[in-house]
Amino acid sequence: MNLDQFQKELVAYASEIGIDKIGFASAEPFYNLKHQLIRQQQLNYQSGFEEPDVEKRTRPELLLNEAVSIIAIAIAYPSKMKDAPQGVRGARRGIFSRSSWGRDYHAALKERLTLLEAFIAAHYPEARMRSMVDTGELSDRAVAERAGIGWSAKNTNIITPEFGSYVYLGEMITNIPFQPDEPMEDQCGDCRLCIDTCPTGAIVEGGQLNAQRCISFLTQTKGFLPDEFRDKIGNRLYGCDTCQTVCPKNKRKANRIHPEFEPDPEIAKPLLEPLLKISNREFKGKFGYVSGSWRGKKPIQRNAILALAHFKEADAVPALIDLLQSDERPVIRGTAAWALGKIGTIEGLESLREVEKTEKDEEVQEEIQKGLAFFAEGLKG
Ligand code: B12
Ligand code: SF4
Ligand code: SF4
Repeated sequence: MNLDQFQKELVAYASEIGIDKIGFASAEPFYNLKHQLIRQQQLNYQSGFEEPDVEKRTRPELLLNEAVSIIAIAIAYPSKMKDAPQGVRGARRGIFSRSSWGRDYHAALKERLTLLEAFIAAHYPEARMRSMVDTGELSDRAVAERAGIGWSAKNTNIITPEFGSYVYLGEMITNIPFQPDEPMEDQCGDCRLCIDTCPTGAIVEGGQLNAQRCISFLTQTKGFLPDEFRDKIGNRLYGCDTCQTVCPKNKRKANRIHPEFEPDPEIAKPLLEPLLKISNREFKGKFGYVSGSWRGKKPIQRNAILALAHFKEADAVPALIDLLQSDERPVIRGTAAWALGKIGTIEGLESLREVEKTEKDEEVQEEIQKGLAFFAEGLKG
């Protein structure tokens, strides 16, 4: 069989196994990306979750000898939740970003890439392949951009005309000289809605992100959330979708294609208060299958406390006092102290005064003082 014919069969097979888009790119070094990555590092705009070795990130031949081409894949995920529960006073809810609504996409995409590898190996015994999704060295977006999956948009996401930006990306480096696809023209035009709507001004200029200011990143950190961002996080427990939900290219892209990515509303939009006391075992059992649980329960619990403060949820005060008095983790005690000040009930004030006398951790003491200061401000007002 000739290669052109095989490439067509591969595309047809990809669609059969639930790959929504496939594209082919050369495995030439990614020179532009290299400059962008170095610049991002110099500006301290990176999140720290990226592979630090810029050479590995931009030279596919370092990852697979004889690398000739890269196969890029995209799988769409839903943007609309059926029967989404509404939070009400006494039963407030948080939200996971759409990318973390269903089954963990790492497993779902790897499964498909493994099937593709087997398909290729059966036809090309001399094929050499290396697949990756998210945690690999390459920039999944730079590969997708080169392979014509979508354009690299101002909100930094790859946007596909078919599914908007609600797509997961993955790729396979191969030694097979597939015919490359053409990259797609930019379709953002003069629009700048994402830049203007981003709650923290994290999109510095079209296509460039200061990840240190991005709420998606901030929801995934394990320490105290810097004060500046505490009022901005809202009820987000993991990730942030604002620059995608405002994007006109995502209008009418419900993408309800793969049942495995359909959210369980009680997991994707969970009640906040039960999260405060959830055990490790229960957390793993309930949230372990979504990608948003990868940092463990602490960041989610810290964000749940901030969400309760955002709602000024007085009914949560006893649970927050309990955390302040007895949680082992300083980040949780301190964030609870801040939240009690923000919510502003008498019980909260009394508990802060009480704990102020005994708390030994310096950072928690600072948070207690911030909590108390909210009451002082309230009295002045
Ligand atoms: C680190 C990381 C993050 C960090 C930093 C994100 C960022 N924009 O750099 C944080 C935690 C903030 C993050 C958030 C999210 N992420 Co993320 N993340 C990654 C990861 C692991 C590496 C990204 C990276 O290297 N960033 C460094 C920048 C420089 O590289 P890049 O974004 O890949 O580069 C492209 C553009 O940014 C642009 N560019 C870069 N610099 C500049 C400068 C100028 C001037 C211009 C014009 C362009 C430009 O060019 C590149 C090619 O398109 C990738 C997986 C991977 N291995 O690639 C997933 C990945 C990018 N994330 C993904 C997703 C889904 C998200 C979220 C939507 C999740 C959410 N809902 O919260 C948000 C989106 C936030 C946003 N606006 O980017 C998807 C993207 C899917 C898509 N359609 O684009 C990926 C590919 C995971 C996957 N395999 O599906 N993420
Ligand atoms: S994910 Fe949220 S915080 Fe990050 S750039 Fe988009 S809108 Fe801004
Ligand atoms: S909101 Fe506008 S500028 Fe931003 S990514 Fe969408 S189309 Fe591009």
